[in-house]
Amino acid sequence: MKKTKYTTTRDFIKIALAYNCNVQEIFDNNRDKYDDISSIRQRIRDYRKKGLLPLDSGNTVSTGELLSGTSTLYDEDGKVKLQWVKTNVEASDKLQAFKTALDSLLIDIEPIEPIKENENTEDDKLTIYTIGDAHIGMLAWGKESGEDHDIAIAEKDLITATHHLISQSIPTTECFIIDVGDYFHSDNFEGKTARGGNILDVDGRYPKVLEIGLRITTELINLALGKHSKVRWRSAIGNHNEHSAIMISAFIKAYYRNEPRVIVHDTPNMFMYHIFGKNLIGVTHGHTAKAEALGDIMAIDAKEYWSQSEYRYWYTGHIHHQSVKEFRSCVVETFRTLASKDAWHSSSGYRSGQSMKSIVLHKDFGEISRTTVGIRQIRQIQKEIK
Ligand SMILES: [Mn+2]
Repeated sequence: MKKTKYTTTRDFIKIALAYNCNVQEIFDNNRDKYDDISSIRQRIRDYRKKGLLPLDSGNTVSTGELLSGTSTLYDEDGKVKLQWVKTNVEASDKLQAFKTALDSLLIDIEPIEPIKENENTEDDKLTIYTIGDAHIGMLAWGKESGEDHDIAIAEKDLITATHHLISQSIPTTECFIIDVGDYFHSDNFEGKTARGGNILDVDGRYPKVLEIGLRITTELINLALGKHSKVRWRSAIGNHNEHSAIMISAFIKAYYRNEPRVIVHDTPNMFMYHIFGKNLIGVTHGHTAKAEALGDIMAIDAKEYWSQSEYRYWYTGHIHHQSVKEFRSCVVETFRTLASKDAWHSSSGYRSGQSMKSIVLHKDFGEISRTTVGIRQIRQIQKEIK
């Protein structure tokens, strides 16, 4: 009969300490509990890595350090003479850098002040503000790729464009800010994409990019809260920001936790759906599925909404140019980005324009209007404000 019963972490640590982590002694004296010596050995190894049990030398791994191994020198009686503790310094450094970034966010970002709600709103329409691949943190040198770009330019342009589109918009009760993915240009300290590992032209240290990028989300949402009663946000998961896309949603949710007028659509799924009247909206970055497949994906994923909807729209990014393609069951649209081209895109021949759009959907009639602001108009507005 199998004797092994689960021992809680606390009980196991007590037993292990009583026998100085000697695996053989633990086993010999607890035959009623364990019938397998290897599971005891494994558990001790795991707890040592977490710093819950001391190493042979009596040292423990402290919080923030990651144990990558130990080498131990024993004397002729089998007692520990010396032990070298190897920690994973690179991983510990990364952890520390994340902590520093988060600490500076907490210092620099002012908590949200309640924003006065606009009372005269129209609830039969929804305004959508689309953020095409923002690539915040991308660096471009005008001489090399046509136009300069850095974090400061990205921030100024996104805010000017959003401010302009909001000022032009109907005061619909709800609005939906849709980041179609690649909000951040890189996804780690090495300035690379998470999966492809492509080396990117980045402006500034990763924590700085995160700090400014997240600050921009609050600036855009606050602008929208001045016009609309409810602000929805979606950050699609892009190929450039698989990890940080998830963090954007977590950040906004935490930042606006006392503001019920902000709703974050934070599903970790590549495909996100929202129904407004007879409109079914799908959002995805576009790097994982072809446009012609999106109708079928929507029909299966959102089957309960499918029959209620008459107009089905996919809002996507990835290719950095505008296109609207109508299929039998849905319309798939891709958006331009406001960012200029990095050296790679420029030298690869990409020449699409830079603009941002808002779209108004009527609950019964589908899309009824749209507004565009292009980079030249944005520059003009910025000149006038100065
Ligand atoms: Mn992109």
